[in-house]
Amino acid sequence: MKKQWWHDKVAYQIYPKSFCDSNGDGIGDIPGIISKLDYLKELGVDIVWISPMYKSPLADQGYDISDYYSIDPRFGTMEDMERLIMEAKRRDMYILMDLVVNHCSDEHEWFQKAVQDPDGKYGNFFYIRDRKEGEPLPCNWRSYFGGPVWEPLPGHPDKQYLHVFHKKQPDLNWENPEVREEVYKNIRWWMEKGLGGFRIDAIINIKKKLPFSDYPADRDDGLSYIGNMLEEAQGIGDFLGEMQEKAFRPYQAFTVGEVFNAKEEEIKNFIGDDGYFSSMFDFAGTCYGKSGKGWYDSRKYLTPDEYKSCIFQTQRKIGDMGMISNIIENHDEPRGVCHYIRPEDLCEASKKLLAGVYFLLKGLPFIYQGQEIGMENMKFTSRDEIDDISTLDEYQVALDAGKSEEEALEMASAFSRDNARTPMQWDAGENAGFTTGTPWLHVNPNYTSINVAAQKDDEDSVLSFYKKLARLRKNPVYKDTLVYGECIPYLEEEENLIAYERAGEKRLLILANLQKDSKTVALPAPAEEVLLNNLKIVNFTDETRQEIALAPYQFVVVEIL
Ligand code: TEU
Ligand code: CA
Repeated sequence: MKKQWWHDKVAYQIYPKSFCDSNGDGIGDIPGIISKLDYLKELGVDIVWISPMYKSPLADQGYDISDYYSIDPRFGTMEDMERLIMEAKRRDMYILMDLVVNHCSDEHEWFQKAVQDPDGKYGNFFYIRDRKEGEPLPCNWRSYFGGPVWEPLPGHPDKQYLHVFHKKQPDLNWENPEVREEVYKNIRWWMEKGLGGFRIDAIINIKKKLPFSDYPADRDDGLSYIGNMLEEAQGIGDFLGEMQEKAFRPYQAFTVGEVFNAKEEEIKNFIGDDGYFSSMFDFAGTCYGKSGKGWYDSRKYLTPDEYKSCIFQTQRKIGDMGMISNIIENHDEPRGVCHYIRPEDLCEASKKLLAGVYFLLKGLPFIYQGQEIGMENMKFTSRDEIDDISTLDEYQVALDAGKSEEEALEMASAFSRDNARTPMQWDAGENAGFTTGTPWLHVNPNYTSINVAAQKDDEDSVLSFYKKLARLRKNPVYKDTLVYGECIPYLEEEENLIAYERAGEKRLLILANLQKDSKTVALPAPAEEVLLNNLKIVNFTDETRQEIALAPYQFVVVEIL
């Protein structure tokens, strides 16, 4: 693998609406982010991906953009954005913005012009089809947010437009070269402002299998999961290769794709040395146990052995072909400590264990805001507490499937995107120090015990453990091994043990005992040095230091000979 500037970095995702509010309107903003750059630098962060802050009606919290060349006044001004980029650069940090180009907002001027003249230039910027009253829709795909992907074009009852997400997010027609050129122009415009690159939103959806056709209905609604079509769509590489060549490569942009369905044979094309993207996220754990019926029928959390199988499956699939980006959560997912740790195993030690297990895998570690202090899921007590459009859809799907309101709420608490969107918990003061106003979304009541202020000076806190992980990754003695060393699963069959070797210039063994009982583990070679431990002591069972009695929820990194 060709070495790249970003390979040895640590990345962080900010969901700006919930990160830090500087002006008391209850909404996080750019000046708030700038005020926390030193906090991120001290955490060990180099690359910061910020979810969308472009002008938007916020129908999907900013993933519905109405002007790609602007900053929404709720988040600040373009000058604020330029100052953020400059302040980050001063700290040797890089800013990534979110590239959301599978769709735009229905309030974007392109769509407004398409509504005015569906047969004109901008009509072809979207997928608009004739459909006479009573005729079937062009296809029976289900939107990611529920219901058909077709909506009547405003003012044209005999025309429909495609939206694979919300109806306020009309899909852009990537078959139209004018659309693609507009996207590439915008990317170059932002790169000229000094961005480090982009996270690429929902990009697997830009290539549709045309002409539109039905797939077997997989629910009583008569619709079909859109993934069925995506499996058959061919040629996305033509678009992605063109974007890489015309927009990203000229700026050596760092790009990380939100790619859920890359086939093994496609990995090299996606993230190889000359791939469409620099990296893409590992969603194996995210997708594990998801049911086609909906969240209500999906696995609320994984066992240690299920999580282990996910991370090793990806590590084996990627190998040395490229650099994957490792996560345990993001703004679309439940909090990782509530999804990858069984409820009965959730504690400070297991939170640090999970942090170590994913962070030291081969790949670029992304920390999602609040993950570094072990933030947890919300407990919804009523439907009215739910903000997220995806959760509201899944709540109804659960009720339609015959679940009680209580069961539907429990499902929402386990999967809702709101879990990751409650305000960042800075301290135990009002609104967790996020805002002096009324937060746009309720603060998790556990902020009084889980917050930055309570952890930043505590050597044994989750926050301090993340700092130690980042320091170990950057330690000149071990950096090359942790960045480029092979990841070799160890004692994979051992129940509740997640263990792997990172083999490069050095040999590092990562051992994680994710259970309430102790577990004695033989090492493949004598332990030279204990590099990291989430507990106070490491109990070698003999003086040869070739066997460890791991305590419950113990995580250790040892250098072996
Ligand atoms: O998500 C893309 C995606 O695949 C969604 O189906 C996601 O898995 C779903 O929202 C989970 O409930 C991206 C963004 O990350 C998401 O926040 C946006 O809502 C979506 O695209 C549309 O832009
Ligand atoms: Ca604000």
